[in-house]
Amino acid sequence: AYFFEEPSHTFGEYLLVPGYSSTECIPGNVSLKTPLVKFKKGETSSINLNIPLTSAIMQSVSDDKMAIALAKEGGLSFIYGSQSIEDEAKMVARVKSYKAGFVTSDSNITPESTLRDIVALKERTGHSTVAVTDDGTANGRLVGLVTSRDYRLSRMSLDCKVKEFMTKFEDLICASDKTSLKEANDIIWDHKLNALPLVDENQRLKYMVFRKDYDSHKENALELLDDHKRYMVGAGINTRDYEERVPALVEAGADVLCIDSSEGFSEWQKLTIEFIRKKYGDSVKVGAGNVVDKDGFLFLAEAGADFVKIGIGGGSICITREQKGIGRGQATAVIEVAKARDEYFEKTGVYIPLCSDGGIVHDYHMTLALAMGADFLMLGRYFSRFDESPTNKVNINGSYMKEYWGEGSNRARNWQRYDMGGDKKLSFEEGVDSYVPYAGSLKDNVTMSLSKVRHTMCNVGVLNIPDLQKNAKITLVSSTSIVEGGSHDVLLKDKTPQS
Ligand code: MZP
Repeated sequence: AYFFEEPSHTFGEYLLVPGYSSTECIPGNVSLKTPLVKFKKGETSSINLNIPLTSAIMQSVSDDKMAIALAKEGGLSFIYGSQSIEDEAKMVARVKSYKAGFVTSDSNITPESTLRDIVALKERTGHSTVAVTDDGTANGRLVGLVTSRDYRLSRMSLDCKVKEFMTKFEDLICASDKTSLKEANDIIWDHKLNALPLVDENQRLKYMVFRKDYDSHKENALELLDDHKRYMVGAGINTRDYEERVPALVEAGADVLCIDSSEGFSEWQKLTIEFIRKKYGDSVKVGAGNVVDKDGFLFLAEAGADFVKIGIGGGSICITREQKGIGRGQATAVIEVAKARDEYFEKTGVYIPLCSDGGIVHDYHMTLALAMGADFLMLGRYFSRFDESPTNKVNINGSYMKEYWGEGSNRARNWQRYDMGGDKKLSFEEGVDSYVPYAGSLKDNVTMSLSKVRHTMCNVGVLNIPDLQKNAKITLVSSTSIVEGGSHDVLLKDKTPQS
């Protein structure tokens, strides 16, 4: 047998050591833009993410609702593949047809309408924002915009008339479509708006500029104003039914595919990629995995994967290590595979993005995974806690929880993910069915987590992910100093019995 010289470690055993931070190093200047698929030296990736987060290919995590919410923040979901081809394709199509911030001419909402009318319209059309015009037609004058967030926050009765509701939110400001993005942004900031409606010369709504759009597009303002905002979405495939599943997902509009497997160093993955290349050339992008060492990475790189996913046994719901005794500490796996990827880039001039999949527990683990060489992350537990995940919210002993189950659990029975050939069934469980504490909206949580990532990057003294990968100084910590890292030797007030 071959023995690795070092034990394998996970993220909780490392810390970042701060580097020099210039006055330029402020969180607002940090870009989290990152490549999703491979590209040649001197070129850029044909698909980039604005934030380095993707949601896991799991029934309890990534449906169309999750995909829309995450895409709004600049990330990407991979719709789960453990469902019929038709159902998966439908989810993909629903994400692609969702129109962000747009209103249609059939809105028919006037100041006399009720919030109930707005909710019904929103549900019928899937639009996130409804325009109110003085006569209810697209030719009328725009008098307001109501977003679902507004009326949810207002706590007003659904019978309330739009005109009454709008007096509460009377700071509506319109700009024309001649307004530059820079000017729009100034107005957004000056008036503390979350969004600014852009109207044409007839005061008809053309587009909404959201503050986050501006932030994520500020490197390329033009990209935002012709961009009609079709959200990106990925989809999981397996190594069994790809001849039927891939064409259906491509037809439905999937931007990228990913072979979903617990262990990807296999000829099955090579055959799947070969099929895609033969049928579509390089036009269909496909990631492969999961692997945890150099050999696995090189195999998938040579097989033609557009990105490679890392991680075996580190997922929060995963019992693969206990059941089969395979896997590797996630940090060590990322470090070794990233080294192999960098050598491969040196040798071939092809940069293959890496995804660190599973095992993110604290927000700082995100920064560590990126610093260790991952280009983006895949998270299951993290996203399963939010309103947008597909699972039930339940009250357990007075606390709200969401359900979260593994693809290898008896509940999901995703046998294709664990398939080694042979019978079409899950031979034994490799995942559990669980609860996770409910955590609220995706937007609020992602904003907070990434704020921490941005702050840490400033401590390191870098403003983008490639520089983080190049310049970060990382130290392994002893178990004693892990104790030092939390509060210690004090009595926490909320845990101290009061007399
Ligand atoms: P986590 O973010 O919950 O720690 O891990 C999510 C990852 O665990 C998924 O992206 C997938 O790679 C892996 N997973 C999903 N189901 C199972 C299982 O049932 C599993 N064992 O390990």
